[in-house]
Amino acid sequence: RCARTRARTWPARLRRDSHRQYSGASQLGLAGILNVRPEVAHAVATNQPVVALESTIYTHGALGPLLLEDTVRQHGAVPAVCGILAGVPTVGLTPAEVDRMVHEGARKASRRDIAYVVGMGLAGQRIHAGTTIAGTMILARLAGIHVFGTGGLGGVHRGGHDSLDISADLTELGRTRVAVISSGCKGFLDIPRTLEFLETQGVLASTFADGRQGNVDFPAFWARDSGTKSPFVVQDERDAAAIIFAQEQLGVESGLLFANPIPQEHAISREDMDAAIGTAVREADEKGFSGAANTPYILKRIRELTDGRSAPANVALVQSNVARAAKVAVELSKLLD
Ligand code: PSU
Ligand code: MN
Repeated sequence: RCARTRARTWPARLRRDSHRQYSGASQLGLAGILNVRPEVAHAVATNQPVVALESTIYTHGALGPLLLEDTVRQHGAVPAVCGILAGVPTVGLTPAEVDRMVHEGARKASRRDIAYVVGMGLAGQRIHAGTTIAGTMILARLAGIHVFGTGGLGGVHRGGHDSLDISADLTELGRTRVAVISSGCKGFLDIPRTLEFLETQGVLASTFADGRQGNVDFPAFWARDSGTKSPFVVQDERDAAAIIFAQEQLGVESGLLFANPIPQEHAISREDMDAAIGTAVREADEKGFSGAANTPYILKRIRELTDGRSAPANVALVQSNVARAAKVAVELSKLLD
């Protein structure tokens, strides 16, 4: 009786397999629990370029509606928006589905949250969750996707050596082989400590130089420079693809970070950002926005404190990263063929 009650509340796709549920928990299998959309699955199986995209930037982001999928397609790759839709981890969400998540409300899912949201879905409480960079990396890896384009990586928060608020994005890069293309990490973080932590985690942190010689800074999201030198430098998408290919062939199971500085014409100077960041970080502290609520709160406050100037910069940098990710995926697919 219990089995029947539950089966009715499961998504149709899972219901099909539900009769097997009570003969052994593992029998549902990955294919029964992870929904990889056919276009994505086919592209992965035939080594065509695919770019994973996160859903937290939509559900908890300062971005508003923005079709990153179009940007990926324009550059010759298949987009795969990752997230948890009504309890089902999905790779290749449609814009309408993302819209639904935004309007019906969604949690923010990093590594720790995934089993909870999916498990509760199996138990009948089907909620949505936008996946963070960490969460998206896990779904992308399970689906066989190598490249992921996004905005800014999480990191060691200011004072994080005391509070231990260190984004799970960093440990995920340490353990999950997906290449992340971002504008470095968000400028309100402690960038030197973030780079130290990535080194400890065994993560290659490199920055696209695009012909620049000499010292290249690791970028700070809205600003091209952070005052901290990038540990590694790559010139272009072909370099990045070769490194990803090497990591695959070696079978080393850590992620790779390729930082793409915000396009010059959209960059905000470090001096201008510093004041807004200082205020936003202090307020988050005073008002108790800690843990997972910290990053969304700070991003929202910075947008307000810069009179909205940070928002178009944010859009420009994400679009540039996603275009770059598509080009990397195209180069990688030539090597994989
Ligand atoms: N962009 C936004 N809002 C966010 C994030 C990005 O506009 O919340 C997310 C990213 O998904 C990133 C996450 O992975 O913030 C890091 O959050 P935390 O510091 O809690 O790990
Ligand atoms: Mn955190």
